[in-house]
Amino acid sequence: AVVAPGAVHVPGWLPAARQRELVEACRDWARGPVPLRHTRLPRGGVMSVQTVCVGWHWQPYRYTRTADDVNGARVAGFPDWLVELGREALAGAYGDDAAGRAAAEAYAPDTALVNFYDGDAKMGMHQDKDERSGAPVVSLSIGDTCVFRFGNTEGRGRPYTDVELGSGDLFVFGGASRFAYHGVPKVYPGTADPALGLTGRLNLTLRETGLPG
Ligand code: MD5
Ligand code: FE
Repeated sequence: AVVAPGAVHVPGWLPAARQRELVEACRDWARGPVPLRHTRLPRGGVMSVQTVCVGWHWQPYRYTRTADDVNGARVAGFPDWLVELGREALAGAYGDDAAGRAAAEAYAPDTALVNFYDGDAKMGMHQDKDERSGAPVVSLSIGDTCVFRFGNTEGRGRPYTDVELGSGDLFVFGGASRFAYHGVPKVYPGTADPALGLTGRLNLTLRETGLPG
C-alpha cells in the first residue's frame, strides 16, 4: 500500500523462516562488539528502545565507526547478505516499474539500526536526517505489532497516519517521504507468534549514510 508518495507498506513481506534468521542475526549483534543498550541523549535523556548498530554506529546525532558513547569498540561490519536483503526489499516495494527496479539494483545500504522494543518502549516523533544521502530507508519489523505514526515534513503534529506494523512487514521510505516526521507511539505486547522465539518487537532499518567507505 502506498501511504504517501515514496512511502510503501508491504505487509507480511518477509517469510517466517527469514524472520527467524534475522532474529538470530540480531541476537549475535546484540552481544557485541557494541552491546544492545538504551542510547543516551546529549541532553541527559535515555531512549526507551534498545539499539545496536551494524556498519556504522549511530550516536545522537551522527555516524561513527567506533562507539565512543558506549564502550569505544568498533561496530560489527555490514554483511553482503544485508545489502542483498535491502535490494530485495526495495524491489519488493518499488519494483513494479523500470525506475523502481533500477533504484533497487543501485541501493547500497552501509548501516543498519536494530531497535528492540519491549512492551513499554516508544519512539517519539522525529526525522532521520543524520544521513548525507537521500537514498530510501528500508524498515523491517519482526515480533509484536506496533502502531507506526507516519507524519509530515513540517513538524511533529498533525496531519499524520497511523499504520499497524506486524511481523514480517516491510516499509520503505523514499522520495518525498524520506524526511517525514515519524514515531512509534505504542507496541501491543504478546502479539508476536510464539514460534518466533522473540518477546517484544524488533525493527531493522537499512540506510545509506553517504559517508566514505
Ligand atoms: C521503528 N525506527 O519502527 C522505526 C522504523 C528509527 C526509527 O524511526 O529512526 O530508528 S524507521 C521509520 C522511518 C525511517 C525514515 C524515514 C521515515 C520513517 N519516514 O519518513 O517516515 O523503530
Ligand atoms: Fe526514525
